[in-house]
Amino acid sequence: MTTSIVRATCPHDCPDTCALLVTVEDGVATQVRGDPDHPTTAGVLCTKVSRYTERTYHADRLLHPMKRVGRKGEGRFERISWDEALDTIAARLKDVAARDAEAIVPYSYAGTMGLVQGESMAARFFNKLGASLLDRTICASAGAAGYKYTVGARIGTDVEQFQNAKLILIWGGNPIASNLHFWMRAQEAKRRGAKLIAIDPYRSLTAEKCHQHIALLPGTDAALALGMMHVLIRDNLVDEDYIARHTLGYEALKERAAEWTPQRTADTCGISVAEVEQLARDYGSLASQGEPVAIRVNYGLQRVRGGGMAVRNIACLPALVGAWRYAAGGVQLSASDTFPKNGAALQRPDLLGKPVRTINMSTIGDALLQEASPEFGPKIEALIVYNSNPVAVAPESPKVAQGFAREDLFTVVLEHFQTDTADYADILLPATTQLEHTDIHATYGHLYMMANNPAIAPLGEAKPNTEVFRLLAQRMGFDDPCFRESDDELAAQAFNSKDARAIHFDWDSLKRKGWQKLNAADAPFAQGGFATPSGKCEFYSERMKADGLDPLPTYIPPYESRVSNPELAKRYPLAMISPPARNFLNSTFVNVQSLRDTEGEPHLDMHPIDAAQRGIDDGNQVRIFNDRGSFVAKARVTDKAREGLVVGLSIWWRKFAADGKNANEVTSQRLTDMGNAPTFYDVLVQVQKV
Ligand SMILES: Nc1nc2c(c(=O)[nH]1)N[C@H]1C(S)=C(S)[C@@H](COP(=O)(O)OP(=O)(O)OC[C@H]3O[C@@H](n4cnc5c(=O)[nH]c(N)nc54)[C@H](O)[C@@H]3O)O[C@H]1N2
Ligand SMILES: Nc1nc2c(c(=O)[nH]1)N[C@H]1C(S)=C(S)[C@@H](COP(=O)(O)OP(=O)(O)OC[C@H]3O[C@@H](n4cnc5c(=O)[nH]c(N)nc54)[C@H](O)[C@@H]3O)O[C@H]1N2
Ligand code: SF4
Ligand SMILES: [Mo]
Repeated sequence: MTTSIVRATCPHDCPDTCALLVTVEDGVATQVRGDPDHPTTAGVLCTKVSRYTERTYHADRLLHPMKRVGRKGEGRFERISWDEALDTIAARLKDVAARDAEAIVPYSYAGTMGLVQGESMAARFFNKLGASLLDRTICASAGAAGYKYTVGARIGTDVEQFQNAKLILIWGGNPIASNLHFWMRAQEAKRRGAKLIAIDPYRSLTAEKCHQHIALLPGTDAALALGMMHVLIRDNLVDEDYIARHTLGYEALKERAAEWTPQRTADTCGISVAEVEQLARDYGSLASQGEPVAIRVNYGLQRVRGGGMAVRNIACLPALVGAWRYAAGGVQLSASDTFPKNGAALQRPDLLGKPVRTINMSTIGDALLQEASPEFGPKIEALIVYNSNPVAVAPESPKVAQGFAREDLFTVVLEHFQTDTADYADILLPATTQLEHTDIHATYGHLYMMANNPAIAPLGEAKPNTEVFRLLAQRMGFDDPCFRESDDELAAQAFNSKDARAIHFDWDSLKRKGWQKLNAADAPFAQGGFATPSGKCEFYSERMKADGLDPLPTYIPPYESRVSNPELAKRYPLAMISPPARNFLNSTFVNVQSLRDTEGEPHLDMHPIDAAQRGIDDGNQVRIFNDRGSFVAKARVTDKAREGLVVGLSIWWRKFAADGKNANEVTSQRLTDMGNAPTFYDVLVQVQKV
């Protein structure tokens, strides 16, 4: 027997981007482990990925191309050859492009975070074709916008520093489920005497294990940050020296914060005055004693109307108290912009001959149902989906499914499995998994460049995304040499080695080592040097003013809440959130039996008072509904959900639910204040026993 260990990287949309060691025996991957030498992975994987071989060798893997034989959505397919599949696709795309290439739309997200199997050859293909661009907003763009206005770029506290913090605010995140290797650092900080405070409307697995849990109303985080500023300034817990040297707009901020008394803040957030006062004093007094205070701000609080502003306000806090002075102080939203990615080399936007429209992925339901018009452009006639499962994950799925069901829409799906989206494909293509292809990764949660070597041969007739777009390019007659580049040649261009942070980047050596840290400062803003136009942390932002936003931190209430829309709340009095389930990764892994068994079935957590008012007992099947749609789940009566809030951990495949629907049946396509992102957690519903 020949045994080898292959260095690989977890491809999933998770900040941890773990370094993997894959054991291969006679060409079969038998085990996937975390690399013990990689500092953040530290030999530990989450349950999902430690079961990776179960997913890779799953009996339901798509192994050959297929064409649809049933109705759209029915999921009946028949095997065809690659030649027939590619010829059919090329012929249809040529036909549409001859009328208007913008009627063709790519739809992809982060099924793999790899820079090669993500947007490299695919982007080149769509650019050359002149297809519509896709605005990839479904996850992070609201907070990214708010953070960039304030700090300048998505650069923040290194995850490896958090164990030295004396206070950690875990704000809108549940790292035990979704950012395990950060949680390991936070645990270490706790052992060293740090206080952990979770700020979350739901008593998540993480909130349960923190010293304190502040259960505010969803969508009110911006107000809590303003209330903290009020107390910090009032009680002189700010760092005047840091403020004078490295911030802009303090006098104006002072006036704004003065309006946010602890009472007003507490009323807005649905918490007590004491909680506001104490949170601010914990944060400010440790900071003024020269102790590192750190914030891990995550995605939970961004998925509401004011999600961008909430992140902006929180991003002001470390500058106000001078927390950036210390490597273990500051805030981490995302590490993305620490990586000098060479997007232009990989994606070749120069291949695009003329300006084209952009379709927002978060409103794909409406976009697919839109007729041609001067404002919208041509009706969408062809959709190529890869690395994403929009029928399950995009908001307001009744409209998404209706759009995908259009008989006159030509849909191609590249997938590992027959997902809810794949059911609507005209042509379904089998894709390789991370164990079967080459890739290179930047991350959003640590500072290592990561390599992925293929461990095994592609299963069946599966092909990497890149290869599919290479073969399609040939058939379309795209003869630029860039369409013949190999995955290794693509990977070698991923980072800009002229940038000091990646000066040591060399694909061949990275492939052998598996991972290598960027050259990045331990405390990125200790001496200021923010990436904003002023070079300062911008409490006041001219750019926001120019973009039609309030230039100062403010509070933007949710679209749907008892306060902001009392009329709607009469019919739909409960706020609903649907954050990630621990054993799934978005909709990935839902079809892996052992993981689905652990999650059980779709649940809805609701407070005992809300349940009693509706005659609902623990374990009852309930229907959750509003004007957009409805879905069923099993009630779990628990005070983990604060009163007035229901929680449906997600993202279930529709086909695994009793009624063939999931939580996105009731979410809306309204967008955030900035970044054009979805408002998944800005939803009012009613719940009744079925
Ligand atoms: N196991 C697992 N890991 C994942 C994922 C997964 O699906 N499963 N998804 C990955 C992806 S794509 C992403 S974007 C990240 C997401 O990462 P996170 O945003 O950290 O997601 P969660 O861990 O669910 O934490 C969100 C928390 O925010 C809370 N929340 C909801 N609304 C609000 C609000 O208005 N204010 C505040 N303060 N809190 C609120 C929720 O109750 C929840 O506990 O995780 C990644 N990792
Ligand atoms: N209600 C609700 N909805 C949500 C969220 C929520 O919290 N609540 N979270 C939102 C967030 S944060 C995100 S990021 C999105 C996630 O949305 P998506 O990025 O669509 O994530 P997944 O659902 O994991 O689907 C990824 C698909 O890509 C496939 N895939 C993986 N690797 C490859 C590959 O190499 N090639 C090909 N061709 N396919 C591959 C997988 O099999 C999987 O089916 O969902 C959003 N939707
Ligand atoms: S999903 Fe996240 S925690 Fe799990 S192995 Fe991948 S990177 Fe690591
Ligand atoms: Mo996400």
